[in-house]
Amino acid sequence: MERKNLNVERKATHGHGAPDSRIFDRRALLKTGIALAALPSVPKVARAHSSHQDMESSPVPGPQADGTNLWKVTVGGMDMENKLDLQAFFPGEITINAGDQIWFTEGMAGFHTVWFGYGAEPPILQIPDPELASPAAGEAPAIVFDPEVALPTANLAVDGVNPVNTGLDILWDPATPVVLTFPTPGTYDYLCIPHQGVMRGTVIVQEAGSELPFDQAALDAMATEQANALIQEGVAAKAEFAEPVAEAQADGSTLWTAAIGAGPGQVRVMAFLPDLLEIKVGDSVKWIHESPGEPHNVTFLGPGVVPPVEFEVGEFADGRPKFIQNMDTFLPSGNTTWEGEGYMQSGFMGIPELGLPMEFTASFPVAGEYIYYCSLHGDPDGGRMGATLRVVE
Ligand SMILES: [Cu+2]
Repeated sequence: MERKNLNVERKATHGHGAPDSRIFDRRALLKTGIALAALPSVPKVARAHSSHQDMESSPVPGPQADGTNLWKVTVGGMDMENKLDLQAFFPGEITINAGDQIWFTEGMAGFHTVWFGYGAEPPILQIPDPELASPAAGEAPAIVFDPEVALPTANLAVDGVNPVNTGLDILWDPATPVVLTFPTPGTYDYLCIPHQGVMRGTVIVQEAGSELPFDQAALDAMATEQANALIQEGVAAKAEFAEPVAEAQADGSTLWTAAIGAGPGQVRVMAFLPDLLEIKVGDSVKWIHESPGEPHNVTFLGPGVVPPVEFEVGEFADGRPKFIQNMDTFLPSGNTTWEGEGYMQSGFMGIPELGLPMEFTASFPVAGEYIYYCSLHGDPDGGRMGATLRVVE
């Protein structure tokens, strides 16, 4: 399929961000991958077909007719009010008996997977398109979601031998609950592939018929406590960056420091802090990524510029969906002076292992009120992960 290109003319490079900044380390990409989170457009695409039978088909946790138990673990969560993304399994540890099942249910689709790999190196979400030839030296490859990560395995029995992956929650059909079976006693660690640095859990499977330490109600209470502790942590992380830092420059202007996200652990503040920043004409802003492991970018769109899609959906030769990253949001535009027009893009930031930058600085010589956003987690109108920069005379 054809890649659409951003409908903007690239401005000349202003010092920082030479054309070379488009080069990135392909080996690092292959090795580590990029943990994308909550891409806004996917649910609309993927859920277009799903029916609304989720209520009818929701399993009921507890003892089943055949003597086994069905358990429930919630995958991630969100606190919309505080713009917090909870990257954990609730509860993080669960003890069940051989033959039992666990229903993994999404708190709110947060771009998560449930992956049991029995100690193997976890795969990565984004890889160079395996169907394309290697790019020329110094050129960025086309990046796609690894279908092995995005889509579920046929096997849904966690037996210690055959890996199990549920695929991305945004692709789950609400009419088909994600239920995994555990036929074999053992201790099974699992993780979410996109958030593998922090989002991990454990299932302890006892011999069939063993006494169980907790029932579902007790586990639910523990899960609530766990989520509340994370929310508190997130609110505190947010407060830390409530005020911008101003630094007088030799030329009489001010360099402001603002935060991109906050929280390096299981709770992520999905916001620019502060929400509204007022500066003077000629000042600069340095955005520092404060949530390493969670990719974000800083995106400014001028009037009439069509917001870039985050990715295109195509197809692999075997018919599986191919999610193709839009390089216009992944790579920096090279422009670091914003005059209210065109497109200014920091490119993906926040994954130090990949060599992605942790800060982005731009200057603002023209008065105006500008909305900016993260193309991964925000909306061009400033919704969700968006903020306002006011430049006054
Ligand atoms: Cu973001």
